[in-house]
Amino acid sequence: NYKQTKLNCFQVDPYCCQRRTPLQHHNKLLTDAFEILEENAEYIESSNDTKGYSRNLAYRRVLAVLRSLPQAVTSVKQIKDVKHIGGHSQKIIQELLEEKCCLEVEEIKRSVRYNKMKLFTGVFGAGVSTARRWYDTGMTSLNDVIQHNEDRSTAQKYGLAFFDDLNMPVLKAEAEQVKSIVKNITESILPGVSVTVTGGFRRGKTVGHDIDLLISHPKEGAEIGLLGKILEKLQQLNLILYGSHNKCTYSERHFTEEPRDPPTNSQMDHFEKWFGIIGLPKISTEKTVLIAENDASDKSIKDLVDLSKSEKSWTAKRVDLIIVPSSQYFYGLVGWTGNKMFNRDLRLYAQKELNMRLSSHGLYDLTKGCLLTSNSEEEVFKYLKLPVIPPELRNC
Ligand code: DGT
Ligand code: MG
Repeated sequence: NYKQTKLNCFQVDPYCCQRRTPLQHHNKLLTDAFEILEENAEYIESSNDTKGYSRNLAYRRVLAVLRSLPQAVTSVKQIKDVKHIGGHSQKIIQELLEEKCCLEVEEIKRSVRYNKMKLFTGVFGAGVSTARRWYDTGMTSLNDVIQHNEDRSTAQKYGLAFFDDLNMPVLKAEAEQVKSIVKNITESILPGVSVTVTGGFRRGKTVGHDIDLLISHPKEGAEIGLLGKILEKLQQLNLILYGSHNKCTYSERHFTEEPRDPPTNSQMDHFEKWFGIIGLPKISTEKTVLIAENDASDKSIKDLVDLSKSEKSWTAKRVDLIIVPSSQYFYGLVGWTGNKMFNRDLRLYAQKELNMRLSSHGLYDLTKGCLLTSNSEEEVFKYLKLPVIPPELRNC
């Protein structure tokens, strides 16, 4: 009996938003391999395929389950009946447990296509379809891409120019440094504003690929026009290397009561935002925080930038600035904390299990025909009839 219980110890809830998924989990040997399979499936799948069965999504579900298990899988029998782990995945797990490696994964790691796709998707502004186009037209290096530059977007040109910097992991201290600079600037424009580091850093990651900052003000409407002013200051301080400002109309900014039914896999929202690259002064975070905390004046920011200029060193960092009206703040916070798989299942679960529509703007109860406003992240989970999963356990 004991043996039987031990073999069946892995029972998981179907949606990853129902599970607790820490950053450090017990099945790294397995997830390292499935991460390669998942990535490769994304490179291969055309966007048309994803309307039907998606191998990439299937692997993402396997990964989310493995990351959430309370202990290491030691026998394939333990996961025989576990949701989302199909026959092919079980075979791979068995091979990994027995051989400590998997032939299919090793072949992918050696394949030219996988390595070139990985290189090309590492260019800021280039998604999978762009990378595939470059690969299919015979390009094999970044130099090729730079030379055949007829159809490069502006973002891609900057992505290529700052490729090395942007492919260095962003450190948590650097995220805090950028937050201090933005908070400082923003506070001088609109006192009482909040600036929050979201994305992977909020989930406890110590490194990331970008810095996601949510900007909001307790007074609804006070945030209108704020982003333009922040960008002006960042520009005056010579911190911006490239950026794209997504303005949106008032009606788009506010979540209307009409259910629009966005696709549940979409991460896109209608907040006013800026996606860009900043030249981050390479100085100690201690100094930045000290200046930022002691003095919120323009001069202190200028000192900071002059200091960096005198040292003549900066690194390019990807930054997202998102303006969130106060009434939508906690939904925006959940959406921008992620991770993407957690969001995906949260939205799917809301739709399928509760007949509710969730986005980064709000939650709409389709049965009652009303919008559910929220004053905390906990309240969002309460409306969704889910246990409160802290950000550190949303690493699905
Ligand atoms: P990272 O930066 O590689 O360490 O990983 P994350 O988790 O920070 O990923 P990132 O920066 O791409 O996105 C942060 C979260 O925000 C992610 O869970 C999904 C969400 N997100 C990303 N882009 C958008 C967007 O355009 N709209 C919305 N609503 N959410 C987005
Ligand atoms: Mg991020």
